[in-house]
Parts: sequence; C-alpha cells; structure tokens
Amino acid sequence: QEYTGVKLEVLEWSDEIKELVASTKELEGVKVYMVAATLRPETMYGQTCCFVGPKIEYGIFKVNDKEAYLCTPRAARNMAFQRIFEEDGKFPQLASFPGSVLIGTVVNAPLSVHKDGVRILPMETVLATKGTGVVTCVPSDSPDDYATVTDLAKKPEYYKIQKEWAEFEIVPIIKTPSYGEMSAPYLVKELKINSPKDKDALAKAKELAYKEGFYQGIMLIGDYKDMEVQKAKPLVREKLIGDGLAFVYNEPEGKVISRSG
Ligand code: ZZB
Repeated sequence: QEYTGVKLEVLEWSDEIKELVASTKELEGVKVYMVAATLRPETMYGQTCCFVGPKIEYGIFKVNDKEAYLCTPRAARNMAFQRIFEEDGKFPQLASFPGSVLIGTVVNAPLSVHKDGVRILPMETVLATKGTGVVTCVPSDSPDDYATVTDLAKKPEYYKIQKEWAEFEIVPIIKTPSYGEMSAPYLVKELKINSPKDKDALAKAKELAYKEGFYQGIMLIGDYKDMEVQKAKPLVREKLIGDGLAFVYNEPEGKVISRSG
C-alpha cells in the first residue's frame, strides 16, 4: 500500500506530555511532526482534527538534527528502511507513551481550512498495525471520521475531552453526483450508522465513498478547484511533498498471516 505521510507539526503539547517532551534533551530545538498516513491527499483541505488510538503505543523518532516524527514504532521501523531517516535502517527513539497522553495537543494540519491548527482526539478504532497509527480526520469525506466526531461531540466526558475540541466547522471539499457536497455525512445517514463501532456498515460506506469520490468527485476548494479528483489527487500530493509537508510512505504488503486461515 502506498500512503502519503502527511507531516502535522506539533504547535502545542497537551499537559499530559508537556513535561516528558521538555525533559528530553535531544528534542531541544527539534520540530516534532505527527505523521498521518493517508490514501487521500486531495482531502487535506477538510482536516478538522487528528486521531490517535488512546491505548496504542507511540514514540518520537529522530529523523535528523532538526526534525523528529511521532508515530508507532512499527511505522518508524518501516520508514527507516525507506530512506526517510538519516541513517538507513536506524530509527532512534527519543520517547515512548500511549496515545491517551497526546489528547488535546494542537498540530498544524497542512492545507486545512483550520489555519490555527487542529486538536489531537481519541479514536478507538485506530489500528496499530496499519499506517502510522496517526489518522488525520476529514469528516466531510470519511464515514469513519464523521461517525467518530459525532460520537466525541455527544459524549465528551466519556472520552475525557473538552466539548469544544469536537466542535468545529466541517466544510465541503469535494462534490459527487450521488452524495452531494459531503459524502460522509450523507452515507452515514443513508446507511443508518449510529456508532463508530458499526463496523460492517462503515466498511461499506467507506468503499462507496472511495469509489464515488475518486471516479466522480470534483474539487470544491484549493488550487485545483473545479478539477476532477482523479486529476487533482497526484497534483495535491506532489505539492505537499514539494513543500516538505509530506513524503511517500510504503507499507509492506503480505503481512504474516497464516495461509490456513
Ligand atoms: C484521510 C482520509 C480522508 C482518509 C478521506 C479516508 C477518506 P484503507 O483504505 O483501509 O487502507 N487510516 C490510516 N491509518 C489508519 C489506522 N491505523 N487505523 C484506522 N484508519 C486508518 O484506509 C486508509 C485510510 O484509513 C486512510 O486515508 C486513513 O484515513 C485511515 F476522505 O486519510 B484516510 C472513504 C475514505 N475517505
């Protein structure tokens, strides 16, 4: 799987991790980026927040003297074999912590309409075994994201977040003939999805949104406004990479799954 690793620079650490970062000598003068793995760089305009799995283990890894990446150790290891870190095969770990301590952190989301940054919020369905474990949230076009932000706004105490953190504007970024200007809310409603745990319906909604967005989508925002998504996708990606805001991240295919089942 070829992902785009989008770099979300940390602007303000949450109280729970502030001290750990401040006491880590190697992070002095180093910019830390949370790396979100996405298959849809053209949707980055619609980022409203960014998710981590609260129970998943994350680390900060030194890329060079100026930059460090925050992701799962598994992703850092993969990156180290793709010439993303300074020394081939090495991914020096500077800190280790569960995702829960990151909740409330503010990061810069490249291209997002939310220019002052977005919050890190919890998503219980983040898989530790996929991508970087950091999932940038585009509720207009990702049904999983829409279902999650709806639940976060409904139950802030349960999720241990401030209510305002889950209240942000969701703007249309892609229009399609079948699902209008916001495919995710449309599909979540249409398929009667009530919870982020509604796995099967969400998988179905995701597939429909992917297909319709890719083959029929038209950009409503940004440098490639009015262009077909199919054409805009690689252009947005190249722009992000050219501006140093993203890089190519490959996930080795064929995980170790026993053939017998
Ligand atoms: C932004 C985005 C905007 C995404 C969208 C999707 C959509 P796939 O197809 O199953 O490979 N993702 C990435 N890593 C994880 C993880 N560890 N756990 C859970 N979800 C993860 O899924 C790739 C997509 O799943 C990625 O692309 C990311 O969300 C999420 F409008 O990034 B995406 C219709 C989907 N729309």
